[in-house]
Amino acid sequence: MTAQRTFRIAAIPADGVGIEVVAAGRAVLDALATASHGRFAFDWQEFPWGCGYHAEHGRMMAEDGLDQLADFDAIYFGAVGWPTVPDHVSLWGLRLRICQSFDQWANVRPVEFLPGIRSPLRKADDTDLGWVVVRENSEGEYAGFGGRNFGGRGDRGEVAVQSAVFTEVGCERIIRFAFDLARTRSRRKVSSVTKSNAQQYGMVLWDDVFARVATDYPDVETESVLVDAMAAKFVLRPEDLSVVVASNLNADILSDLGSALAGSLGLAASANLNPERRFPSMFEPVHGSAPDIAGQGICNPLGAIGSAALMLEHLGLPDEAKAVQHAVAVTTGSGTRTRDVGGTAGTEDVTAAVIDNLAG
Ligand code: GGG
Repeated sequence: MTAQRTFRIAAIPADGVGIEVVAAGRAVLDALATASHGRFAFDWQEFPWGCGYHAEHGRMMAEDGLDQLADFDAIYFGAVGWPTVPDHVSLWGLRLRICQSFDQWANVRPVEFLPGIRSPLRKADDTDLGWVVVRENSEGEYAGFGGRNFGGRGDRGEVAVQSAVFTEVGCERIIRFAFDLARTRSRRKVSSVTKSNAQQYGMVLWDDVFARVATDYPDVETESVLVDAMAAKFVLRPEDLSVVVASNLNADILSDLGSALAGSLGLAASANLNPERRFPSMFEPVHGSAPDIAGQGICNPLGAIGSAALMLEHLGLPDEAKAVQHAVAVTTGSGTRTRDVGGTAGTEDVTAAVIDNLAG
């Protein structure tokens, strides 16, 4: 039977646990497609890029890799990094290259509190916590501007410059994205995060744009908070958060803090979106390649499975996305959990439980 709609997905497991969690997410999506009885299907193409590819070819992805990816409906990514390749080479050679080249300027990272997962913030299982970190994903501190010089001076004379780039267009589009997202949530609030007292150019521009854009959203509550104070707020007053918008570096750090507070980095999902849909968007767990546990079958697949749910939403399958999110919650609630969240189950056990729970 030919499916009514076939989605072409590029899978890039890349390194370490990325390989295990992408397999898990694919199994969940394929189970959904089978259960759709021909309504939709996934046509997967897997790309062997990453640090292993670098060892053979001296680069993280094929030379024409971006051209190869450009026509897919979405990219499903694992994790990048391995001790054989310097981290800045692997990150810039693959993940950041894809994000920047495909103008995936909005990185959405929900912080979700799942049933049965112990969090340092929750006093009881029914605590109604949860917020979304919206990360500017194309410029800021990760714009890639800078250089090293004077290496030949000797006697520790080398100088490095790393510039953060804030454009009015870049600030405005991510801030508007955050406001639009806030309008879809029960608490209509946007918290803007900078360090504009110390970084007085780019981040003051961000603050100015935030104040201007906010006037277009009088129905949305706002606050501007310095990043150090926001880190404390994540821990001390998380119930006051709904949408948190921040620059590339600040949101990278805050979203890791958020997922640790929700129980584990292994649970956190993310979407790197090109909202204009000129290029494919990319879906990946927040966590990295975790060389210390890679290949043992014990990593948590739920961040990758949650990212698959975000991909379903992006592909126009919101009911299926909700079904996956529900199955994940039933799975954690019923006690099938990996070690990072206090359980004993393996990656494949958790994946099988999610698939079983899709039906109910
Ligand atoms: N799956 C996410 C991943 O592989 N992250 C590796 C990393 O170091 N990322 C830095 C970043 O998010 O910019």
